[in-house]
Amino acid sequence: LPVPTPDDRFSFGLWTVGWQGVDVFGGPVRPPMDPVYAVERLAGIGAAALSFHDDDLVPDDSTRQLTLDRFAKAIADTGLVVEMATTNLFGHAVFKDGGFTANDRRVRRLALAKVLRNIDLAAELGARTYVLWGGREGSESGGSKDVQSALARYKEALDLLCAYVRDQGYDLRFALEPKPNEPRGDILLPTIGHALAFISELDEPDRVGLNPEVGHEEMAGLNFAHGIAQALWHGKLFHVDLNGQHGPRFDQDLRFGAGNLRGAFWTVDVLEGGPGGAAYDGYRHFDYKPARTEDDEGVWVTAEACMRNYLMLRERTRAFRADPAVHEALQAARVGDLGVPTLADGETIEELRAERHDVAALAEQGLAFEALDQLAMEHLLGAR
Ligand code: 3MF
Ligand code: MG
Ligand code: MG
Ligand code: MG
Repeated sequence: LPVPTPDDRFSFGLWTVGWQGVDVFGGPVRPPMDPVYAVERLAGIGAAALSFHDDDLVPDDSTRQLTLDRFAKAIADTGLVVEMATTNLFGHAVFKDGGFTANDRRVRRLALAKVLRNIDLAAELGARTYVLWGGREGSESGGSKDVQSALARYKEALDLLCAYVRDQGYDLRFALEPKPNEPRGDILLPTIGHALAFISELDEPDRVGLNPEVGHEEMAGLNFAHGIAQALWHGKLFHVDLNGQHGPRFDQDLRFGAGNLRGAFWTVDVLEGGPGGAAYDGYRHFDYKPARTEDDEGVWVTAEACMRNYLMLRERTRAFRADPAVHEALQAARVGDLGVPTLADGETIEELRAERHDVAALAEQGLAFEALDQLAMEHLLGAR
């Protein structure tokens, strides 16, 4: 079995291994996890980095400095990197109608101040990505949210945060995390596509990209590999949340590789640059929840499994891409031809329109896509 090392650049949210198992129907099943313990265990299983919400690390002002000192020492001792930080704008009751887009202006101002404070900490700890997941930005009912005003306030918040990062000279980019629903009935910026369109309306769009999550797109029935491929094409895949999901249902946050395994295969293929084109060069970041059935040891089994599943899939996708039979199948399926511009250099629209095609023959031909897909299946199942 492959053994993860820091060179693989795996990263975990503190809130993932630290999840106490509180869900809509039940309370905690595990005790709170000390961030220093999390750092030590993550380093011990071969992770390279971690991420955190302000409230995961420093929920309490009276112990803030002590916690930060202990955390900084653990980071220095283990060599783990803080690669991403984010804000909890969803847990506290004050954010029940969102942060940046709450109808109450005082709540919006409180939310911005909370984010700004944690951006300072993120920069201090060396994070290069700042994620914004607007989990409570949304509504349950039609009349309670003016969506166009909400988007204007969302933009105002992003523009202000970008200006702040620029003025401070922080080496920090923002990554929006789309999600269709849960905890709100409907969340704003529900998919990769909505978020990409929103970014183009910002004052400094270059500072803002995406942090797509496998499960969030799949909850909407969407194809995650296609979604991140489009984000890469726009130059916007700044970060990623890897996990597992069984189709459209509640946000399962399974360990990576569980749930839609075929989807995971193509996700790894895209992240590793298999199809060609722009590749992802960020951390392989896991945002999952160790099942409620597990004790502390079970938590670490799931964390190792996320990384091992990624590495096994990386092996399988590389074998797929290196296989001469696959090269032939790709050719038969004309996959590479799609890289050729439809109009040749210097060709005119008139020439294109004058061309005569044997439409019947074109319509009749088989495209040999299934043979290619079966090869992928056989590589995924380890039969080749
Ligand atoms: C919820 C999520 C969030 C975000 C996190 C980082 C708690 O479904 O995915 O995890 O990823 O807030 O911004
Ligand atoms: Mg999720
Ligand atoms: Mg999630
Ligand atoms: Mg997430």
